Amino acid sequence: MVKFLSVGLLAVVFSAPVVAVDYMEHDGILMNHGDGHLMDMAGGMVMGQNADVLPGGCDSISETKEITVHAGHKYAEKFPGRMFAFDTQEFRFKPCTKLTVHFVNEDKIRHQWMMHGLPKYLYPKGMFHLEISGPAKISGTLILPPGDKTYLVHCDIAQHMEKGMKAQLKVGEGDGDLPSIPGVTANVVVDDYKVSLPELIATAEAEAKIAAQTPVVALAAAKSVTKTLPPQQEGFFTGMTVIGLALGLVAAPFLARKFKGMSASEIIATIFEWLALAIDRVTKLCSSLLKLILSGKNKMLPKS
Ligand SMILES: [Cu+2]
Repeated sequence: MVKFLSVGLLAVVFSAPVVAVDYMEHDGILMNHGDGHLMDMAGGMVMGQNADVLPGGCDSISETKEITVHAGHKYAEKFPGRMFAFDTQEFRFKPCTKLTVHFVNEDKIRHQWMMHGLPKYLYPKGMFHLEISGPAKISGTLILPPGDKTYLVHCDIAQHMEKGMKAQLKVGEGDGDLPSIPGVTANVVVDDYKVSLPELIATAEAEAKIAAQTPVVALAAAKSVTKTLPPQQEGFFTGMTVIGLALGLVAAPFLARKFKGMSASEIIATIFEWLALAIDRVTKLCSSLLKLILSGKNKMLPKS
């Protein structure tokens, strides 16, 4: 009996760590890069993190919510023709909700939970974005804007959204539904499994023939265009380049002395001062020349 119990105890002790390291936790190891951008060396990334700045139009945080979103191939199994999906396709929150998203990627590839259309003054590129190579978990927080609006949430890895990893997040009443949300709205491009394989092959072959002919036509057209064009001026050093280089060489030591110890803004300010001075001098020169010519004309007039 004691033997049996100790074997049982050993089994529990040794299996516990295996269960615990099911997926990697990234929340504690993220480095803050500023502007709500956090990342770690293991491929975890949070963008648009905002736990304390209220969006314009929010007087206070209306609610504090926490959700866990799972992502993976297995959640797409119930959607015919889809390959990836989140476990939830529609989220609803009150305006001005402080929302923490725990994103659990269950696939051994990279997935994202990317939200679009947020105010750009608060969220870079209008995005809040969690990204991780799985199996792993990553978390981030944002404060939702006021008003009724439907936001797109998707995975932006090539073809993952088209293959089903797409959802909508409604703030307040939302402002309609987005297309092609698995199980929620109809696909914009409906999959068609009725066409037979021989038909598909015939179409593909016809398209390949057209594609093979196109570059030849394009090449011929390009050749005829080059023939009609006048020969272009060649050579690396044009007259203007040489003049510019010479002026630069003469001016460089003077400028180096002048700008020594100045900050970038001071240098720019000095250059603008010089430009203003130069424009002023040229204007004065022009007006005095004009005066000279006009006065000369006036003197000439009585003679004729
Ligand atoms: Cu993905």
